[in-house]
Amino acid sequence: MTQSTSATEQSHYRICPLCEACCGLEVRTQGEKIISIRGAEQDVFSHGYICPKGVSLKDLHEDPDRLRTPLIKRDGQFVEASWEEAFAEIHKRLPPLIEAHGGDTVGCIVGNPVAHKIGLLAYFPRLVRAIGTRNIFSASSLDQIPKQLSSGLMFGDWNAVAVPDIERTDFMLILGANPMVSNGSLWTVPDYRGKARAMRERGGRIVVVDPRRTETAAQADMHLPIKPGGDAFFLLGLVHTFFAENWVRLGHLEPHLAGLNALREAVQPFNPERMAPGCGIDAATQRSIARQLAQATRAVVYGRIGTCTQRFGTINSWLVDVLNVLTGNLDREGGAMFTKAAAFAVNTSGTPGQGRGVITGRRHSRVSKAPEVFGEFPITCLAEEIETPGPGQIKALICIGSNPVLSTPQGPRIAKALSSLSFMLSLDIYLNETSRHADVILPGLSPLEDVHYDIAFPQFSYRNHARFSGAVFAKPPGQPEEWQTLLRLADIIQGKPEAPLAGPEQGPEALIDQALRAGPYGLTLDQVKAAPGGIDLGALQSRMPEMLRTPSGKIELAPPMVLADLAHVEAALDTAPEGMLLIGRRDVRSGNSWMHNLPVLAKGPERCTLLIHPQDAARLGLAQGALAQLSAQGTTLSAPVDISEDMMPGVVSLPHGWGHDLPGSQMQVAARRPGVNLNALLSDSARDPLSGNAVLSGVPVQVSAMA
Ligand SMILES: Nc1nc2c(c(=O)[nH]1)N[C@H]1C(S)=C(S)[C@@H](COP(=O)(O)OP(=O)(O)OC[C@H]3O[C@@H](n4cnc5c(=O)[nH]c(N)nc54)[C@H](O)[C@@H]3O)O[C@H]1N2
Ligand SMILES: Nc1nc2c(c(=O)[nH]1)N[C@H]1C(S)=C(S)[C@@H](COP(=O)(O)OP(=O)(O)OC[C@H]3O[C@@H](n4cnc5c(=O)[nH]c(N)nc54)[C@H](O)[C@@H]3O)O[C@H]1N2
Ligand code: SF4
Ligand SMILES: [Mo]
Repeated sequence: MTQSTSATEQSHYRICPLCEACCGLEVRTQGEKIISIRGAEQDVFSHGYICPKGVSLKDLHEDPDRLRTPLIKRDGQFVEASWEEAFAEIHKRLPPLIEAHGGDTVGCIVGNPVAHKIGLLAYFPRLVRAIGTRNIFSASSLDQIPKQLSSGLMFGDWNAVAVPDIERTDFMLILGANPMVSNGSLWTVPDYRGKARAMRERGGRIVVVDPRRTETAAQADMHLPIKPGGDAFFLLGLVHTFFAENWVRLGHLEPHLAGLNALREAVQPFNPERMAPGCGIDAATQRSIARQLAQATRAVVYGRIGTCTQRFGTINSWLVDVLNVLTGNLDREGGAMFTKAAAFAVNTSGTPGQGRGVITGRRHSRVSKAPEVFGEFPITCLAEEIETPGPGQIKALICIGSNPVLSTPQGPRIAKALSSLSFMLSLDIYLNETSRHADVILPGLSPLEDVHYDIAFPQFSYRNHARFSGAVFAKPPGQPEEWQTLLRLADIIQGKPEAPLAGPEQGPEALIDQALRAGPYGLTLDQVKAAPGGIDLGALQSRMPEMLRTPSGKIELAPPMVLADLAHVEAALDTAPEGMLLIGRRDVRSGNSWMHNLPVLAKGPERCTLLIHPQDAARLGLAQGALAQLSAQGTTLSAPVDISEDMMPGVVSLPHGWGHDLPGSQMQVAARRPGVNLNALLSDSARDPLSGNAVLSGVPVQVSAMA
């Protein structure tokens, strides 16, 4: 797909790996130089859409701080090393620890970029098997695992997440998501803005439930401010109303449901009047939203990270789909539909309509006894597993594309724990707040040197598609691809330190080709490669009951573990948190913790600011631009105040991923405006006990003017 347009200029097609929208990009190069990056008009899925981060791939490729050779720590200082030296160091230090203490002594943590890289996502399990560890952690438990659990319990597959069919819907209720900025999550939908505008132009309505009047709320028909952490109350008020008013319309779902009566019983206590104080949305408004959902020809409810990073994350995620079922809009055009991915989906393999379903708690974490969910323990258990002596203690860590020092509650505690490890290996492209603790860092390629095929996101896409992109530039000589690094590490651990790097027959392209052939469209990789801009596989279609993988072959509306947790929702009605509540936010020119070193994104106004409502600012004596002090969990930070009518009174917002002033990291641009680490203020013991997801939202915090 590389075409010459002049003697030296070339145009390359490349899928952006930086967020879930998975836009197709056109990268123009001249020799080794990048001339421009634009949205690829010919992309069958994103049609030329791009955001500022897509453009920043040039800065990322050229970033002098991006690691290009392995680093080994010698006498406390990192020194550049060859790949063979780095592998030899790992061979010297890691296998003896496993021999002495067993596989569980190695913790593995995988971060957000892993979900975007087939070379990491598909090969990391082989390393885990080689080690034989059960101590797996990931960014999932800071993010979407409640939705994966509720989807797994209801539909039988962790990745069977229903997504809004935005191009055909009439009414969309959005909770705790800001796709205008985030570009969508558990919903792969490039150009949300354009699609939302088109929807409203055809007469559709959008209602956004969020403590802040976000960019998404501002563009919608209605914004409903909600008390942080209050979604379970609001959603229960709606579900209650559907039964009380006899508005339930099951339509084509009727023969495929289990647990409807149990559900009706279970929501009985949660009438809108009782729910109003907990969510801050009055009973009449709850009923009005329920009525709009019931009356819309085609409607969809979509909840995202704001609904997951709460004590009741799993309940919220479940209630969103309960509403989609009760309105008859699940698995229906214009409702919440299931993608049919061309490859790698559980719900297109095995027996159609039935499966093993999902279970949790096959084992429990050693210290807090948190249940395993989707093969992982909560990442908020990481520090205690390193700190607490005894059999099974984590003494070595392999950290793959993750920055828990900034991304995880009590990051400073994690930093301290990391510095106590016997051995730490980072696979990362930067020497940053987390990888500075490693003994060896093995760099990955620049995205422009790597092939790309998404495993995860075509399972959550607004349309069915198959797209592949090749490398734009050749990789540096001698540097392995990340999948080769992972397989080499597995060899080292399995006592084959001299084994050569794996060849292409074991590589991603062979894997993709196999998966496409086995997939529901019977494609080949050559066919996908040959199609400019990918292959469009059409609008989403009804998949009931073929996509179900529950043991019953039904949609489970009343999973017992979820119903059991409802008692805690009732108990929480009387325990309103005190003081100001802290929430996060995202910025278009930022991506979690690691994109603040890219000049094109780092320019412009200060981004790590505290948003606060004018009334609260006045009461606390906080002036625009002045420093506010924030205290929680025994930590105090300060951030510049940004007074905003968009905030709900009593709620303040600080973005995550900042705090780039830690010694020993090497991100020169980011260090100039470091910001502060929101996660230093959050507790690492506050979790949704069902999914293990961290509570990141609605956390009480003391706010005052700087003395
Ligand atoms: N308070 C609060 N905390 C949050 C959130 C929040 O909303 N509020 N959001 C959470 C969410 S949704 C997520 S997903 C997590 C993210 O949490 P993490 O995944 O831990 O953090 P990232 O900031 O995405 O860091 C990614 C790391 O991967 C490295 N990296 C980038 N590209 C590559 C590559 O190609 N190969 C390799 N090997 N490494 C690479 C980067 O240098 C960086 O070190 O943060 C969570 N933390
Ligand atoms: N530009 C940019 N894009 C990104 C990222 C980024 O860092 N920057 N990160 C990527 C990642 S890893 C992810 S997971 C996705 C996330 O994608 P989204 O889920 O769209 O994430 P946010 O923009 O954080 O939106 C969450 C919203 O929830 C609101 N909220 C907070 N607490 C509550 C609550 O209790 N109830 C309700 N109803 N709402 C609440 C917040 O105010 C916020 O507007 O974004 C991805 N895209
Ligand atoms: S929206 Fe996401 S995928 Fe699209 S260009 Fe921006 S960062 Fe890349
Ligand atoms: Mo995320």
